[in-house]
Amino acid sequence: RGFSGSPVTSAEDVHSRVLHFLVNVLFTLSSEKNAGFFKTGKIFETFEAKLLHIESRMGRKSKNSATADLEFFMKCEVHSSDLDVFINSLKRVADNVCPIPEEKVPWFPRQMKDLDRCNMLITKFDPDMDQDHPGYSDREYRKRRAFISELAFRYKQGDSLPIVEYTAEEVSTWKEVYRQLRSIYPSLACRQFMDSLQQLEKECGYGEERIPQLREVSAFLKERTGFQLRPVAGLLSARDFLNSLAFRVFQCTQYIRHSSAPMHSPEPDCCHELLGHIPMLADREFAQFSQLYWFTVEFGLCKQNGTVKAYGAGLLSSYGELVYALSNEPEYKPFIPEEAAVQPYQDQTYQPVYFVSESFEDAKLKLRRYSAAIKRPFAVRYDPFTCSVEVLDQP
Ligand code: NLE
Ligand code: FE
Repeated sequence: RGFSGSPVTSAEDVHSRVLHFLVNVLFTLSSEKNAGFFKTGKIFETFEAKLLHIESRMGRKSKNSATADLEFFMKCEVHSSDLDVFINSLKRVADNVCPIPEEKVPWFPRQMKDLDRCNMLITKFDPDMDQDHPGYSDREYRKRRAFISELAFRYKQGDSLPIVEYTAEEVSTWKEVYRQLRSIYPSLACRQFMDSLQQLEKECGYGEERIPQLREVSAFLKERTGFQLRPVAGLLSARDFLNSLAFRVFQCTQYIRHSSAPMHSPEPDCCHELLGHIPMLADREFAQFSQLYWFTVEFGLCKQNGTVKAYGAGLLSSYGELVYALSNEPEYKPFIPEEAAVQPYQDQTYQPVYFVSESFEDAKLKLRRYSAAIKRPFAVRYDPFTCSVEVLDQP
């Protein structure tokens, strides 16, 4: 079968002038040929195919799992000149090998209700999957997490936000996080954060005694900056997270971190959302530029009256990292979107590098210039009346 994939160019390609193709490939391994999986792996190795994604499921015709054929879906990057040979080699060890060309423009939401489909989770930090997660061996914690996740999975755009009745233990974790962070905010957090936090304390029930509900916080934000919240079950893929930001919808987790590790969590939780993100999203100017988010929205620093202050949510919700980020240990770089966009990030523990903006205004200008230069096959416009994205000139 003839095949065409879509070419990808990365920074590396530019240097080595090698063209790679993104390939999605489906194939089946029958239960008798169990060694097939390892043979497939060998082929990937030989062709230096970079595996980007892998899924497997029981073959559709199989009746019981012991003798089932397995169907695989893999996404990989292959050197363009090797593509046909690569596919033919796979055909020798697997059945029904079916390459699927990568869609040129992946699906994206056009309307707010399409966000119901933007729920691809990164399960890397899930307490059910990750042995290093502080909740991994705590069955009660995992059960509670599953219950709260279920509320998010069932949520549809437009529903009222679920209320979680937090337990005494959860409230006591919140209390500790709140109290510790509250004591260092005045000296380490930026002015905009402090202003919003004080408002939230006055008008939205923020304080150490109770965990604020997303429903009340969402109403507060909607009035101030037009942002609204929706519940999410865990760490979202960058694509889905950004998809929802385009509609000024911010996806928030509702579970809380494990009580054994209150000072830093590798994954988002309600402390991270409520303390890290919400106060910043309540600031009108900041709300304008919530897009290039890892080294700004999550881990950004800015200069204020000659000192460096934190505005990134990943810092503002972690006592440990907030103190570390503003010590002289990490490296600081000036905020340049082109560099921040390709800076690899540390997702298990503290960042080794932070980007410091001259001011929000300066960061916003740089970011606008950067995003205006991103190549797109067509232009889009957001219609605020219908909350939908219009594609202006389809290819
Ligand atoms: N490290 C943050 C915290 O402890 O709240 C969470 C970061 C999520 C990106
Ligand atoms: Fe976050």
